[in-house]
Amino acid sequence: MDRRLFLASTLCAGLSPDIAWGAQTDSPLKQLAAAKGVRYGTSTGTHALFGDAGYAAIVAREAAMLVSEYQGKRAQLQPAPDRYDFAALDAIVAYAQRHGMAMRGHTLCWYATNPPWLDVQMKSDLPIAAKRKLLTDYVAKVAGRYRGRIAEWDVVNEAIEPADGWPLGMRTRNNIWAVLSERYIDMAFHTARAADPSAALFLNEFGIEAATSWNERKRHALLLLLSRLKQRGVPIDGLGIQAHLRPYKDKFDQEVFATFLRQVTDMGLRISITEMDFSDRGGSNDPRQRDIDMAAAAKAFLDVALDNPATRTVMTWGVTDRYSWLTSRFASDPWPNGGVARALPYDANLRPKPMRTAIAQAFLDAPARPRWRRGAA
Ligand code: 9MR
Repeated sequence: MDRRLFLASTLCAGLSPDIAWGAQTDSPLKQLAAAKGVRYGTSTGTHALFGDAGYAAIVAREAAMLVSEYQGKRAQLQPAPDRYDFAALDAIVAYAQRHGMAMRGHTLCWYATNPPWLDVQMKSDLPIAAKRKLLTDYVAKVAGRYRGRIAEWDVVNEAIEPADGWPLGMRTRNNIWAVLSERYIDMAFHTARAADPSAALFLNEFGIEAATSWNERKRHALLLLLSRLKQRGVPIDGLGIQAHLRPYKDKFDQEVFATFLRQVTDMGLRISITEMDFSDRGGSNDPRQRDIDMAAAAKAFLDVALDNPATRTVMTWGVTDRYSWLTSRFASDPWPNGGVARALPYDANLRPKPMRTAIAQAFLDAPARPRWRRGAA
């Protein structure tokens, strides 16, 4: 076990991050990451970015990259077959450009968050060629519109679901699979590459980080899929690892995750951590203790992720607990003490938490890597 992995396990054993970690952690996260050739960023939305000045100040200080959390999905961008609405995504992309930030695009093809009309047409008796065009025309239009301005595209999101029962573990219970089977992935990547040759193209997945049997099944299926894609010459550059972790529920094992990353990068793929957050459900009733536990979990996770030189990007899914999908997800069963999820680097009052220090320290401890060419936008 190397020094950093050892440090992380010491922290998991209960050492307070505030005591163990140094003063340099106050520097902006984007700066600490960039010093190692890594981009740090966050997901965002127009409501917070343009309506909450305190929030926007944190984003401007900390982030070198943005991704639209919900306004880049097909239901938003193409509400009707002949109507596109790019206003919100355009505004986020323009904000990123004004602030010298890069963009991730999320997501060109997902079984979820599609406009209802698309499902109707996919289930209709249209010829297969027309249904295929429903996918490729959209990918070409959206990737083409932002050509040269999106560093990394999540071309296909969440393609694996062993529970669907398909022998190879693919997610099959959806319209796009029903029409095109696995080739939908090939089509989406080829079309994206043609529409924006400078963007790095990713398959993005969740549930592949922890040492649980469900995560193990997903990792296995995903590695098989990645090798099939490589064999077929599909233009994929990297794996997006969402990293929605649940430290009190799912055991995380550094060696297991490090081995998985090596298997992915041995295929010549790069890694982006795309949606990192730490759900503090199931822990102590004391929010300060939960904050320390989530900080230790973040350090243990990032130490492994950043130890692999192919990890170029670390995005958190939001930057403050003021805006976290987890709070709305558990709206009917809120956190102890009537609280919100404490899953992100800043609390709901926009104060930095131990998790912010942990992320900063992970960047400080990370080995440096050279800059990557594709995806420089
Ligand atoms: O956090 C996102 C939430 O605001 C949206 O309502 C939802 C549907 O668009 O998507 C959430 O983001 C998901 C992401 O797109 C894919 N991985 C899981 C994320 C959390 O559910």
